[in-house]
Amino acid sequence: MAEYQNIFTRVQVHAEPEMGVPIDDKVWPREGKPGFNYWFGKFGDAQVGPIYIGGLGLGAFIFGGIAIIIMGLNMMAQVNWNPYDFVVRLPWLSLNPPPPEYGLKIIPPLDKGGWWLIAGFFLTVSIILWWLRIYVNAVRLGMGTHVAWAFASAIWLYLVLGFIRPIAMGHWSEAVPFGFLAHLDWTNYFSITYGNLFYNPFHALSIVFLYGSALLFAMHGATILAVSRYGGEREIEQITDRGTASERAALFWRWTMGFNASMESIHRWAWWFAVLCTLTGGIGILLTGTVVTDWSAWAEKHSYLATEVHYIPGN
Ligand code: 07D
Repeated sequence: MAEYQNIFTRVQVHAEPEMGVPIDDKVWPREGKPGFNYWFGKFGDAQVGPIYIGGLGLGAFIFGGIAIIIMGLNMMAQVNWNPYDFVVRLPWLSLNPPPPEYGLKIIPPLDKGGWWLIAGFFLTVSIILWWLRIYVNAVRLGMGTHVAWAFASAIWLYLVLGFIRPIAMGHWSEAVPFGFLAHLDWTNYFSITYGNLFYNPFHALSIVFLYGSALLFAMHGATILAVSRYGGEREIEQITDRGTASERAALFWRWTMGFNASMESIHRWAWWFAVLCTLTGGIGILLTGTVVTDWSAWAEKHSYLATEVHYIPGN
């Protein structure tokens, strides 16, 4: 039975390429001749292409490309245009928002955050175009728009961090820099400045949903793989029948913990947990500095600050 305990996809279909349901291709056709790739088949569908680029996709790539080029050129300038230094020091390079004295000025000097604003503008347009692409593609395929709304939740957090909260605070300098370690330093500094983000209940909620999503995904993914010998991945046909992979999967959890999500509800659980991670996160960040300036003091006021240290690691 060891062949069922696998991580890689075991089944690869080789047939005539599947062109997909007919859609109105008059505006923009699907691109590329479809082919098959063994290694793609190991991770997902072996068929590669055709791809639908469309105006929104092309726009997203162009705007996103410009944003990344602006970030890259600024970082190149910071290492005197030395390509070796650029590669070696890339993790520490950063394109920063305007310093506090520029408030919410729309056109600060380019080297004083102006490039950050321009790059942020292009990146945001790119993300919004990508959201529209997801939405429109779902509608064209006759699907629900769940993926778009889940992505919107992530965009909400992104906009709170880089746009909405800085405006509420009156300074672009409140926003996140573009840079690998710089944005990590930013989160640490943000937490310290506002009295330890662990005491922000929305940060806590966001972590619950972050870890919760990972747990649910692991449980569901593992369950479906565990019943793949009964055709478990054909979830929908199996929902109503008896004796199916789905029923065994449900029974497994009912026997193990007394309760089971249904084949439908598990996907709603997963969707909501993922969406709530960034939704609650955005609320927590928006409240920080605007409504609450010190989360430790807030926790003390609401009687849940840890006033005693109960455990010191290593002692
Ligand atoms: C950010 C959604 C936006 C992204 C989008 C995609 C691009 C790609 C490409 C340039 C991720 C846009 C695409 C930009 C461009 C190129 C190449 C999703 C985003 C639309 N924390 N913390 C969270 C934990 C601490 C801090 C969330 C854990 C410290 C701050 C999450 C711990 C400090 C912020 C989380 C921990 C601190 C957060 C993020 C443990 C100091 C946030 C959720 C165990 C380090 C953010 C409310 C997410 C937030 C956030 C987890 C500790 C600071 C739950 C597990 C105490 C400032 N933290 N954190 O999905 O929402 O993000 O907070 O210690 O802003 Mg935290």
